Amino acid sequence: MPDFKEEIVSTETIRKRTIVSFLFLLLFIIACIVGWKWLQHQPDDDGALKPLRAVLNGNEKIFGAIISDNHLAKTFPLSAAEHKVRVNGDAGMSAGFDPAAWKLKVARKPGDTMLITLDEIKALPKTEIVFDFKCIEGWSQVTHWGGVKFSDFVKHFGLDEQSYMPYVGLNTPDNGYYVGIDRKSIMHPQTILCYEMNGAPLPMNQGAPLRLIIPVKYGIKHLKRIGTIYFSNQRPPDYWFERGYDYFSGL
Ligand SMILES: Nc1nc2c(c(=O)[nH]1)N[C@H]1C(S)=C(S)[C@@H](COP(=O)(O)O)O[C@H]1N2
Ligand SMILES: [Mo]
Repeated sequence: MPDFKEEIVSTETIRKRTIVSFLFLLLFIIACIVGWKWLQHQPDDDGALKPLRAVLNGNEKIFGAIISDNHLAKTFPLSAAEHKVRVNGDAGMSAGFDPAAWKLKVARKPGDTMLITLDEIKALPKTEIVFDFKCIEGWSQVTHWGGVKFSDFVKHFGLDEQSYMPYVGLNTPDNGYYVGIDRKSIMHPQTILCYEMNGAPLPMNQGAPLRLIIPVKYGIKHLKRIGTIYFSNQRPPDYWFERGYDYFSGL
């Protein structure tokens, strides 16, 4: 004999159980509708409904605690790199920009801005990385980039003191796109000021002459065509954060 107890259930009991089950289902549906309506009436918090923003802020705390210099994004062999690299987003890349006349502006302090040429940046040790570039829209590509580690850049240009500030902000020359990055992520050993893709000069639509490559974050933070870099005690304005995305956008 199998080892279970059989229960004799009357049709009446089955009927009752069915009714109770339906009542629970109904209650659940009502709770969902009420919850959804409630959510729709919540105030906006930087482009996201307040309770959703609270969830994003919670995620940020977790990711902010996990990130460290020992926590590296996965890298790939050169042979894995895609040659047809996707172009996504051109905010802040207005027409009439002349890369030949470009100089990087680095605000040491308010009112004290250094101008740095691409040649000066290229003279520093080059770092290359092949990693899986992930866009928040759901696509990803293994791609190959070259440039200067942000941490090397900071050391070379005597910005150590500034680099202890909790945030770095980057803007395009026309200020049409801008991101804010926490200190640990910008100083991470895989974060580079990038001037090469697939071993060749960065194409215009990929952010020439200089873009950010920050493998510990989603694509939205990899600002193309850097105009200005500054250091800040407050969270710098961030283009996609203002449109309801996660400020940290860590991976
Ligand atoms: N200046 C600028 N940088 C940008 C964007 C943009 O619209 N403008 N889009 C971002 C987004 S959403 C992604 S996914 C990556 C895409 O980089 P790619 O065009 O080199 O693929 O760039 C980021 N950097
Ligand atoms: Mo993206």
